[in-house]
Amino acid sequence: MEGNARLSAIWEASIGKLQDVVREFHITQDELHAAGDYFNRLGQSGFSRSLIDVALAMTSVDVIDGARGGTRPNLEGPYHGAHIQRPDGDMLDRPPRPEETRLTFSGTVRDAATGAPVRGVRLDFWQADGEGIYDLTGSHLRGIVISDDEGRYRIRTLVPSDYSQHDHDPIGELFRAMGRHNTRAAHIHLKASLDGKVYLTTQLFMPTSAFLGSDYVAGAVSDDLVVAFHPDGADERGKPCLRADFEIHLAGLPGNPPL
Ligand code: MBD
Ligand code: FE
Repeated sequence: MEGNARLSAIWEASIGKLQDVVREFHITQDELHAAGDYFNRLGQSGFSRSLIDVALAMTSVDVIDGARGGTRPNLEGPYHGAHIQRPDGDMLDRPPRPEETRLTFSGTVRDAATGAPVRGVRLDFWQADGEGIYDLTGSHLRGIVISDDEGRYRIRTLVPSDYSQHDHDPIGELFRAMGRHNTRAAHIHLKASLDGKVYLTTQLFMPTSAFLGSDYVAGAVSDDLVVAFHPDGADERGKPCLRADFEIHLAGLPGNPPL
């Protein structure tokens, strides 16, 4: 028979599970039509992919990528872009706003199998600003650094705020209707690659976020991905700065058998 057997099997299994839900909750035709209207609105908003991420992608990450060992992987999310090199590690394209705090983020990249530092790793960072907003047109708070001969990396950035950009779209509509918030705990995204192969995509969470225990992406936050802040002097404004260290452990590097 022609056609994609995997797709067909996934469709059957998914619909079977949803039919159970229809039975269990006595869902009416009117309610099903309301759901269809919701999906039409969601598609028009362009956020279908985000809602699928929120509901399902963490399960996929845990099952497929999380089984390899090393630093725990996490969602790529919707806002990765084509990034520029930041040879000096400075991620700011404009001065910090008054309420924004400078953060120096550094650490060592290690081979998860041997603990040895790994040089030449391409570390691609992106994050929201102090208002929880991603720069979607430029490269503010986005950029790439390369680990040095000791496997060290260092970026100079800002402490990101919690992300809550869905108040006025169908994602916010759904969560509001359920009486839930639609906020992500503040995080910095990271993608680590070597010789063109991606070994880790993850997110590092800020210890000061009030949403660590209730990130609307269920299962995204774990203690091992929450960094620790330390005081780090003051900047040109006299405003106190912070620093955080994070060791990045890459699994499955060439020369090592998979864990
Ligand atoms: C984000 O910033 C994000 O990282 C994910 C996974 C979902 C929504 C917004
Ligand atoms: Fe994000």
